[in-house]
Parts: sequence; structure tokens; C-alpha cells
Amino acid sequence: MPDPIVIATWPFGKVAAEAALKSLNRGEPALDAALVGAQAVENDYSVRTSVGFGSLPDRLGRLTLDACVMDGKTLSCGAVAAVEHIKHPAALARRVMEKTPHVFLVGEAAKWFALQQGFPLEVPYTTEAIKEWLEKHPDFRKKGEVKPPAPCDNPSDINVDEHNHDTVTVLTQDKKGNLGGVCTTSGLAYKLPGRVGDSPIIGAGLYVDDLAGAAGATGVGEEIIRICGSSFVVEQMRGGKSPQEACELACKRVSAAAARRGVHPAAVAFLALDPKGNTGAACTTRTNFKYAVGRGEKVEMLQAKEIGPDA
Ligand code: SD4
Repeated sequence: MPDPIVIATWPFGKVAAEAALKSLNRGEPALDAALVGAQAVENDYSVRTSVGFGSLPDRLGRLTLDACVMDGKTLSCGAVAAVEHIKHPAALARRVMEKTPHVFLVGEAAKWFALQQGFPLEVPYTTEAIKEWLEKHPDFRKKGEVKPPAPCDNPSDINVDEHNHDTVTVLTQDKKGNLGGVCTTSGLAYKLPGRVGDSPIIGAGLYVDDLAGAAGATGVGEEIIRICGSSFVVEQMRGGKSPQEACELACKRVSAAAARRGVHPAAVAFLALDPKGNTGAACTTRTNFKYAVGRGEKVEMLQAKEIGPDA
């Protein structure tokens, strides 16, 4: 069996990878370790633009969180979306997986389920996040506008880079060789109320299958959903591609989908882990995607290869 391994999105993926790696090295199962990693970022209020409490809210100033989990051994999975006042949506997604016959709960009903499960309701806002919302988006308050502002008219124009990213996806392989994955996010900053991206959607933001590999996505969720991104990457690995090749193919597919609509490709990134412990990552241009890889006692940050529309 390969050494336990973890990979996680963006520079804050380092926090996730360090926590998950300790858990894996203690012999804990892949999904438990991925959840430990994701929660370390949910708990970190210094991750201000994204993930968990303290993140940037939606257009109305409300913070809603999305998350999902998947166990590669059994294909068990759970998800929640548009949940308010619950600090650990990834843990809630796991309860959906373990305590209900369902996969996906949303909004008020997911909150109701959280209360049933003993999760406390908490205040998700920080002074900094609200101040930034007030300063940057006076129009939302004045006019109660529902039309996206200019940069959001086209998902391809939404700027997601290392300074404005929202999602931690953690993929793990444990000592037994089993795979696990967790994805947790506050979604795109200043999204329309009710908007849900790829992150909590099994097959879009995350897919994990011990028989083929694990994959996760980050970036503009609309473009990832359009190509069933994480499922696409895993199916490429099932067909014999390496994790790196699979991620690059997914970026090409995003570009091809954009070309069919006559727009330039949005900022998206994919990362992948195969059952042998090989990793890969790729992003579209202008994404500047960094990710953390942890193995043994060490976590290192890597820069993903950019795949342009003409690749
Ligand atoms: C979403 N994919 O809600 C998330 C956002 C993200 O880096 O990952 N940003 O669309």
C-alpha cells in the first residue's frame, strides 16, 4: 500500500493538509482525515474571503455555506447547500450521509436537520466581512438589486484567483488505500441569494471512487457543473489516464464548453488522486491555482499547470 497522502486546494489547503496528514498518519480512515482537514479551514477565521464563518456573504449580506463528503470505498455521500448559521457544513453533510436515506439537504430544512443532530446555531458574521460588503456593494443595499453587477453577467467574467477563492477541497488516501473527499465553501462572494455552485454537488465539486480515483474542483462553479467536472476527471482515470492528464482534459473541456457559447474560459481548477497515490492538478489560464500535497511528515505547496484554450 502507498503511504497515506492528502491533497487540498489553494494556499489555505496547507492548513487542511497538515491536519489531515496527522490524522492519516495516526491510521484514521480517509474520510475522517479529509473532514479533519476541511474543518481546520472552516475554523480558521483568517481565511476571510472564503470557507466557513467570517467569509464574504451573498448580495443581501447573508452568509450561506455549501459542502459535501464522499467515501470512496462504499460510494456513500452526503451534501448540504445554502445553510445558514451552521459552522461546520462538511460535518453536517456527513450526518446527511450517515443518518438519512438521502444525499442532499438544502436551506432551512438542512438547518432544521442540523438542529435535530445537535449542531448549535451560531453567528457567522465578522465585522470585517460586513464592512467590506457595505463598502464594496452599496448598490445592493440601496436598490435591492437582483441583477448581477457587470462582472457577473457572464460566469466567465467572474474573477477567481488566489486572492478571491472560496473552496477547500481535501482528497485523502489512508493506510488501507481507501480514498475520501470533502469539499466545503461559502460559494462565490456576493452571489445571488439562492445561488449554489458546484461545491456541494456530487460529481461536480467532488467525486471519489476507490476503483478509479478521487477528484475535486474549485473556481467558477457554473462552469464546473456544466461539464460534471469531478466526475469527468474520475472517469478519465478509470479509463487509464493519469491524474495529471485527467485534470488537463477537464480544463480543455471547460474551454471547449466556453467556446461553444462564444466566451473565454472561466477560472477553474481541478485536482486528482488515483488509487496508487499519484496526484495531479491543472487550471485554466488566469487562475493561478496553488495546492497542497502532504505525504509522510511533509506538506508542500505546488503550482498547478495552466491549460489555455488552445492547448
Ligand atoms: C462555487 N466553486 O461556489 C465555488 C467557488 C470556488 O474558488 O471554488 N471558488 O462556485
